Amino acid sequence: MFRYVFCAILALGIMLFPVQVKAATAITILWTAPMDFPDSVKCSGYSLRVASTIDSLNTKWASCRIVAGVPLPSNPGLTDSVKTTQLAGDTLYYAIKACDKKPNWSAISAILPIYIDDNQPPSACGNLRFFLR
Ligand SMILES: [Ca+2]
Repeated sequence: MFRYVFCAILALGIMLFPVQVKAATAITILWTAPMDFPDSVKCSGYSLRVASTIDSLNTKWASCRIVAGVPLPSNPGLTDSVKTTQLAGDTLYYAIKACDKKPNWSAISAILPIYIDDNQPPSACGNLRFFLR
């Protein structure tokens, strides 16, 4: 009896908590460095954030995940970039803000949606066998 209950709980647990492993794809995000006013100098920092919805970036900026590895701003007009990873099969939305030395933060940039196609097939079936009835 105990054995059947244990097996039922184990089977139910497997059904309720499927494990999904996705591959991460390397991506590079680029943007143009802005200018700080009134001194017309380069900015002092960036905050690049990522979320699973556009609404999160627009209304919950502070709670969106910060993308690590963002460089210090280049001179205005030059291109800055960061390499990061994203899981295949997901659409994520990225946006960036720049700050001056005070820091005063800029408005949010355009929101960049990135979809990485899941083009990896499953592994081959294993242990193919037969039995006689
Ligand atoms: Ca300023």
